[in-house]
Amino acid sequence: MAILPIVEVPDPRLRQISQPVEGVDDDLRRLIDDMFETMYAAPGIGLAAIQVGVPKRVLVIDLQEPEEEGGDPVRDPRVFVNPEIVAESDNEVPYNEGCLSVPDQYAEVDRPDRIRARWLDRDGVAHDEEIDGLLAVCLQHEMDHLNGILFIDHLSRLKREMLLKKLTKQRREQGKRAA
Ligand code: GNR
Ligand code: NI
Repeated sequence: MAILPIVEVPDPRLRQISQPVEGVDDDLRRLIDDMFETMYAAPGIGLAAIQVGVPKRVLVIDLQEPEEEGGDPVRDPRVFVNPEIVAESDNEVPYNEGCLSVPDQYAEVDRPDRIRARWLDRDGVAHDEEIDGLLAVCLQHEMDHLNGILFIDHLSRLKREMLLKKLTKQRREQGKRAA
């Protein structure tokens, strides 16, 4: 297993459309294992393959709170290969989202609060389930990555530009501290 470097804005790879997985094999499972290790180390609650530079339609999620301290975290790893949304609720709810590819920036994004999705798991077994709560938020955020979309694309242009300016400023200040 390996922790892989995470691709950050404005890397053009984040704008690529990821390609469907042809078969769930050991090579794919190795990628999935590396994605989990990378996500847990970050830490984050989700990761799409393109965030480690691989343009395949695969994403991993574990909603276990990254900040949880003390005691062994109870892991609940979930794998979504070739996910599709087949239905979504008309009711949108806001959630304060962040993204490992837009480090340390957060903003409220509105999304349907409930979706029905289809996907394959790490054994290639098909699922078709209704999903709500934080899992629905995270799955939609990750599925956007497969289509080259970032959470900041859901904001007004003004909010997006302010957020990206803040990121540039924070990077500049971090650079100074490191020097
Ligand atoms: O770690 C993450 N947290 C998060 C919080 C709110 C909504 C979505 C997310 S996903 C994010 C990890 C990430 O960038 N996945 O693509
Ligand atoms: Ni993200």
